[in-house]
Amino acid sequence: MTFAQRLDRIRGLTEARLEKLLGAETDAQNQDGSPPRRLRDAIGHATLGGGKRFRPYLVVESAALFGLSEAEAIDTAAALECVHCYSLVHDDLPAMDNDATRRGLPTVWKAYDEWTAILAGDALLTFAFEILSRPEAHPSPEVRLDLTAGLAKAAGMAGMVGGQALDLEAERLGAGKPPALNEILHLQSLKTGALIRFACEAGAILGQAKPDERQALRTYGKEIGLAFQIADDLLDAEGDAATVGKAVSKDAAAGKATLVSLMGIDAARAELQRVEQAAVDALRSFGPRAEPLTEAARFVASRNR
Ligand code: GRG
Repeated sequence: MTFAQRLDRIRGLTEARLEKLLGAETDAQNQDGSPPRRLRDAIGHATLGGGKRFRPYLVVESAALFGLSEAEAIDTAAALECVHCYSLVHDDLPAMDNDATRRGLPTVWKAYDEWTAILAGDALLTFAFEILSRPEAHPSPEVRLDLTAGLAKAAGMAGMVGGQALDLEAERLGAGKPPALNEILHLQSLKTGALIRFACEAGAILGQAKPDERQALRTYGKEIGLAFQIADDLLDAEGDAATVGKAVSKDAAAGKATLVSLMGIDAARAELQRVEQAAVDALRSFGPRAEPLTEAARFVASRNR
């Protein structure tokens, strides 16, 4: 199978699992009561029918390194995707990035309204942990706890939320002084990097891997997360809105310092290549079995959407 076929396969599996999990939760027959229709529709809009499902790919393929089947990793992948979708819904809000388009569609607050978007995000964040608490995520309670703690840390104040706060502080409270390159690297490693690192580590947790194997996946995740961000900045600087599925040139128009604006396009491209290679090198000890992950590093570095 080529990388594109694998990604597409895991995209389909994730979509089907999310649909099932959300469907069961929102079923009118649900004993605990079903959520209001408007909220339910907004959650579907945020979660289903779009997205590359790149983080689920990382979970499933890193778990495969330790012999786990797709089915054994898919609930963890779906939980992580719920957190990712929540972050996009909240990031698009007028109080944050104020975006009207996401995944080629109106953002949730545009299609519904702000309060519905806030609540849909809240519901997705909490649902992620409900998914991880169930035996279907993994038969071992210790593994489920490890996954829960890892996702909470990656998503929370010392992870994605912290990175988002640093980004907004720099933009709004920075008194016209743009952050330096090392500050941007730090905030991005939290805002975008933390979830991607966790996606890779999650496979090692599910596979009850040895500490050095878990560390290798974290290192790979750190490099691929940075590659993802540089590629995202390059897309914003050079991409085309119709292909990317959201507005581009937003950073330049807002005069926002990014990795690309501080380094320049050529240096950012060179750094992207260096980081791609570092990601591949981190997995050397796994040999050819790691190919689906090394191909993911190449995909990130060359993506156009
Ligand atoms: C609201 C707490 C909170 C955090 C928001 C994720 C995030 C933090 C902001 C998104 C801003 C942004 C565009 C960051 C660049 C990297 C990124 C996360 C891009 C979107 O992820 P993809 O490309 O999206 O994987 P799809 O649609 O394919 O799932």
